[in-house]
Amino acid sequence: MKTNLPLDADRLWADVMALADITDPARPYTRRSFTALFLEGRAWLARRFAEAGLMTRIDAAGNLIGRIEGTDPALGVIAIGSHSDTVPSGGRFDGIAGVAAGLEIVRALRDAGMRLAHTIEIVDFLAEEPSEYGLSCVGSRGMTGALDESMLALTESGGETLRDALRRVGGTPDELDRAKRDDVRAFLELHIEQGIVLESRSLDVGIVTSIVGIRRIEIVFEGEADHAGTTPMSLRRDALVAAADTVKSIRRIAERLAAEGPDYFVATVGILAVDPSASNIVPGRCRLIVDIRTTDPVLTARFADAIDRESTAHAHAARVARASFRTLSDGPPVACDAGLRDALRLGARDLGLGQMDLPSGAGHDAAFMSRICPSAMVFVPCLKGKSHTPKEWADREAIAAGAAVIYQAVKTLDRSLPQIRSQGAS
Ligand code: HGY
Ligand code: MN
Ligand code: MN
Repeated sequence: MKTNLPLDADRLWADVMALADITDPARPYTRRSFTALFLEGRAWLARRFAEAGLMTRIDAAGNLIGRIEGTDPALGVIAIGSHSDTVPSGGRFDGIAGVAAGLEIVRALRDAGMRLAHTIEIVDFLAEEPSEYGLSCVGSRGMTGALDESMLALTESGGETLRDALRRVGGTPDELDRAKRDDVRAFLELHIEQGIVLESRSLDVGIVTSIVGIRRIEIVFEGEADHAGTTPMSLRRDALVAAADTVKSIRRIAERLAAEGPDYFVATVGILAVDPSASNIVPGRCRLIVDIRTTDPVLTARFADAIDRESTAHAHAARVARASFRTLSDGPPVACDAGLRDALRLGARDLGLGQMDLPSGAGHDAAFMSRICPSAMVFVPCLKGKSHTPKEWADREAIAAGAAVIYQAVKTLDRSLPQIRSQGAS
């Protein structure tokens, strides 16, 4: 592992650990988007941005953005970022490492007395993880024009709409057109791999080739809540039976599609809510969400058709209604930009780091950013590939090495990006 990196590994690490400490103490590490803890983490980040000399704002889509003007602002923006929200009982590095890396890169440029021609923006995207409203990547959808009215109308269990939640965190949902950017010339994101490839090959960084497409489907079954002791088996309309059979179908069909190859395919039911959820009540209602990921959208369509048919059949067999089968979100697979990947590859080589190309089975804000500008990612190894768990771990030197690769690439891109001058720098 390299040591003489062009940035301060300890300062970067201290930021990651300080942000990680802002967590639900009863359930480390949890800082769910839109919560008071999330806003506490945001306030801490905004202070660190300001201390680093960044002009800081919340855009209309609720993203926290720190900006340092370039010497030639008309050239537009090179953006670096990720997310500071976590999954429930998640890790300290997923997302956070990428935002902290961006901040350290700005400080390292400053410490080296370097002012780039392009403006640099560090972005903490709002709600990259699937939020309580059922939507992920809220901020990066907003920055890329992919956050629509139907999404803003989604509600969480207490009935608050995403629109109102966006307002609560400083966004202006009625002016989302102001969040959509046309002045970003490149986007780079550092992220832990959330897989075991880099660690197993003792490599320092991964240059991401593509990001999987993700579709999330909600299925609701409605039977009839009944007394668990007095209702004969033949008269029950048990919603959980239909849901459980559907989960088994999902697993079987996903395994079949994954085995077909060569494309990547996985599907998961991570949410299954039983209502009223009491040991002595036959479940009247059951809601599940399927998370589907693939590098080939045709497989997603085949899979969705198959579980549409099978969930209908399971509902019929359990004498319950399949009350809804709706797509909550659907993003296509994305190829990372070849030019940015070259700059990252060059940066890793110049730093003497071991590297490889590899695809991402995880979703990222970079997938949305690729809709408005060339985007690419650097992965750093994480312990045993674990993520979305408190066991998530990445070494201080690994995060610093990944940040240094982006630091090198940003300096290269500042000179090599096509000189697209925006009319009247924003
Ligand atoms: O779910 C994902 O792939 C990402 O960690 N949000
Ligand atoms: Mn995640
Ligand atoms: Mn993430």
